[in-house]
Amino acid sequence: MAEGPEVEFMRSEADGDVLVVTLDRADKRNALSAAFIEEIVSLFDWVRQAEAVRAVVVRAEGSVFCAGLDLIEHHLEDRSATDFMYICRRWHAAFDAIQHCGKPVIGALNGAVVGGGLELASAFHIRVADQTTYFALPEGQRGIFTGGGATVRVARLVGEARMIDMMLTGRVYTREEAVSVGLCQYLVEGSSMDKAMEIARKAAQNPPLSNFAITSGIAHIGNMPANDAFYAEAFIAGITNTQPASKDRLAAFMNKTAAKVLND
Ligand code: 1HE
Repeated sequence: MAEGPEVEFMRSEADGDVLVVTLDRADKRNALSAAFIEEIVSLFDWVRQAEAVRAVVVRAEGSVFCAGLDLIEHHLEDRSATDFMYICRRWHAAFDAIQHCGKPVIGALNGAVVGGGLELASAFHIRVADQTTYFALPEGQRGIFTGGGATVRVARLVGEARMIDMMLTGRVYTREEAVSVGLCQYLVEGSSMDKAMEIARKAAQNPPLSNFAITSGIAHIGNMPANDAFYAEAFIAGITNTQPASKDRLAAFMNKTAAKVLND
């Protein structure tokens, strides 16, 4: 697999066709500084173009997945409103680069996934939690507001009323409750990394065009009025469902060599 861009706050290693990206600022609980956000933009722009990468797992070094906005940098920089608006637009670019890199991105979560850390995690396509994982939006208590896309992505995951509750009260979600409200799709007893790798390896076997359509198309279609959504769905299916890779798989089904969909 070709080398990715030089970055300081993340490491990436290929495991077959799965790229494992590790958030690597554990001493600051993986808090997201402005420089960290720029690195996410360039790493995921590279992931989009790296043909050998068929899926991505994002994990974190240390006891905390991500403590969100680097509050100390933010405090010391004494930013103007327009400065911080620009920072937010870069966060949007970074998390868009993740969500729309065309490859399935699976989060192997642990510890705190809070504030901007949850905004980051909500850009992944699948989130796996372990027994230490918890989710919160402490923005209200910090006297600030979400700026990295939570009003769209977290609100879509949990609904507007739950998000408002999380922001007003600092409510923490863990374990089964987190799964049931949609903050994560899997909760494991052991390592979230093992489960995330299992999911990534499985998704990596789908044709790249199908994965591109699934990981990007559904989110875009969700923004459209129904009539336009149906048209866009037909357009995506027109291209995806006639690709050579789908012809081979359909032929295998007809020839009875493809796996059946069984509940086992
Ligand atoms: C940080 C940050 C940070 C830790 N910015 N430096 N996010 C929050 O409100 C969460 C703030 N952090 C915490 O509540 C706790 O740090 C944790 C629960 C995540 C972890 O606790 P712990 O005991 O493991 O670590 P710690 O001792 O609190 O912190 C270790 C170091 O990380 C320490 O630095 P040190 O130099 O004193 O060792 C902390 O200062 C540093 N650290 N979290 C900067 N967030 C686009 S808008 C998004 C808005 C938001 O994200 S709001 C949510 C912000």
